Amino acid sequence: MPRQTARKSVSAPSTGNGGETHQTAMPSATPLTTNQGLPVSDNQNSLTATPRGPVLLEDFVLREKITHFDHERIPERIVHARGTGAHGFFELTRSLKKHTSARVLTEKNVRTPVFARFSTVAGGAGSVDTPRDVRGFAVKFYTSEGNWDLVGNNIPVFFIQDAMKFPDLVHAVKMEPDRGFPQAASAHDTFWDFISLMPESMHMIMWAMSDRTLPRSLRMMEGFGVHSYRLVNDEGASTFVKFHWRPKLGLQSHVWDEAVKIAGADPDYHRRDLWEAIQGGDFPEWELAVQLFTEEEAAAFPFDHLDPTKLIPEETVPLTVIGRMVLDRMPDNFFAETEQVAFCPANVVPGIDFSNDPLLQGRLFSYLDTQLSRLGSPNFHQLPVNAPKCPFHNNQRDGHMQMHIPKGRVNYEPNSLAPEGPRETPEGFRSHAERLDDGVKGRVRPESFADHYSQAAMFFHSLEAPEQAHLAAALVFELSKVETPAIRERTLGHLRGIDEDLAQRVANGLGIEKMPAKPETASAAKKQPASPPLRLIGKSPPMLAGRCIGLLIADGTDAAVLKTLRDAIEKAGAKVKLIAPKISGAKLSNDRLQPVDGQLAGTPSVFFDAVGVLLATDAANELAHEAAAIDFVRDAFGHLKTIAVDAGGEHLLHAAGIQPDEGIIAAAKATAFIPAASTRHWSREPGLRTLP
Ligand code: HDE
Repeated sequence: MPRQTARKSVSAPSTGNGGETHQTAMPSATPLTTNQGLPVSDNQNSLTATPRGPVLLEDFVLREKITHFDHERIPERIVHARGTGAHGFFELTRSLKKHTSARVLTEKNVRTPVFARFSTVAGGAGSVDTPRDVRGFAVKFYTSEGNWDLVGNNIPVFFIQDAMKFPDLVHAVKMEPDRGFPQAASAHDTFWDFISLMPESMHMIMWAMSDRTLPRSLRMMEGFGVHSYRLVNDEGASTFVKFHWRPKLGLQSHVWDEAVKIAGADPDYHRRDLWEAIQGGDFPEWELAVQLFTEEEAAAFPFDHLDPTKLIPEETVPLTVIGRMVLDRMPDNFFAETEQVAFCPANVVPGIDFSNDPLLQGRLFSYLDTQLSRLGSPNFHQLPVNAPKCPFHNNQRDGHMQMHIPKGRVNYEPNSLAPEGPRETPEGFRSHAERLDDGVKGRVRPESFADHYSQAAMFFHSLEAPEQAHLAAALVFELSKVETPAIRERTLGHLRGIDEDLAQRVANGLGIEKMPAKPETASAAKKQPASPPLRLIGKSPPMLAGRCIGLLIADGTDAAVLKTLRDAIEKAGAKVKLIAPKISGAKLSNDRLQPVDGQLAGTPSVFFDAVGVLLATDAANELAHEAAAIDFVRDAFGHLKTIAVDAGGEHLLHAAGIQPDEGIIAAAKATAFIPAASTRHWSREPGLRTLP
């Protein structure tokens, strides 16, 4: 007979198996209950017929727990599945009263609560944070007149002109359907096959291949509403508007090799960066700016503003800053808030209206529809993160997961039985009374949408030389992953339509000798003047605020040098993280044990904007034989970062084969390190890697 172990009975309050003493969990005054409120006496053991016998179907506690667990996931977003969000507020600093009746844009110094979610587009919910990809930039304003969602991206234009092509675009960029890879990457045949057959995507391709798709931090990227919207004032007059978010910390991007290495070292890099900043009280902030223009002004633009592959250069319509958004609180629960938040471009307030951009028009349908499938109920608007913070009432009733308990017998309108019930109001939303052109119904792409190359060229010509080189290198990288030569060649033909030199550089990088023909339509492209605000270099103020500097130390590091450097960096507004060979810390020259933030092998220099290497001679000799230390300095150098060194640090650089240049600074000269650390050393790059 098997030995009967003294298994705990379900009524026993403590944990334990087999009668052995277990470490019990921390005691708490809050009883654990089932979802029906029943206090649970044993959260460790299933109910069994005998101590070694079968589990009983009767165990409703187990069944409830497992059933709920089985249903924990909901369908991830079709696109933008990977993201992170935060709460905050929007504050208007300049009233747009002349242009709109929307209170959120007319009442100054009112704090409107917001929830913002940033995302990548192509990867699944569990993919990495730093692929080359467009970033979503979606903001829900909980205004006193209802929720307004500004659902934008970090790039001001889009791949396609008509919503009809969106499922094709997304199918092409996502994992190929037969093999299930590549995840979160556009560098594969189906994407470039589609793109090479869609010349309208060329402007967006220039942005997608630029460093804009490698943001250093979500806190350091711009956001754009992309489409033209309308503002409508009290008199019903309308002005077109484009929305722009501009980060207070300036714009900054990673270099490609750095982004690739971060993907391995910390797949949650952006999520963690936002978390650490907000939890540390370093609240990210953006200015909201608008471009306002009339129908008549738009008629004079050399492009159609309803075409979402076009932007309005700031030189044509300047930006007016109207407010600021501060994100100051992380969600309490990722799923309940960030995952369940449901954005929709159709969520507007009286005084904000749509344009006829055909991409926007398609989006007005798509988002509500996708939420019904993703959140599974027409009542998803009742979830706390989605519910308006102003009162809302209508006669919609019932449905899956109804959270409200409406009172009374009236659920229809008109009615005479509920005189206090909800009724339409003259202050409510009214569509702008737009006069439509005479025309014929049909599936027609307007002639004014036909130029696909002028603004692509304008963007490329607006970039600084290192940015142009990165863009060309990105094209070579992506097209080198494409297996079908005809796709590479077709893409090259389009590049000729944008810029012959760019096409030649990419052809050289791909080893293509015979240039394919240039598309005929490209000859109609009109040369546009460069627009400096489109570049990244120079859009980051020379400052360290919001940045993070990593200092590699070890036993024997000079305590005084460390203190001077650290104080100077912190004074400049950056965070310092200390890294040592052991997580227990390093015993400094003054014999004090210095706690550290990271262990060398798990804290590579890709996590930092600049680094310092402060080592005593013995430690430097030892680390010269340590791959993680060599990689630490080689990567920092290769990613064009400033490196502060003392004599030991210099020794390590020498062991890594690094020649000193203007970005290598003596650690004792903390004052020289600060300005140097606020920029990358672009001049170093041509000596390090082949740029097309
Ligand atoms: Fe989206 N998009 N999109 N999109 N989009 C979604 O809605 C769609 C487009 C954007 O953090 C989906 O809730 C269509 C442009 C962001 O939750 C879906 C078209 C821009 C987010 C959808 C576009 C965006 C989405 C998937 C072409 C920049 C994430 C999950 C007509 C202006 C919001 C969801 C978040 C999400 C449809 C094009 C931005 C399927 C049909 C252009 C930031 O409804």
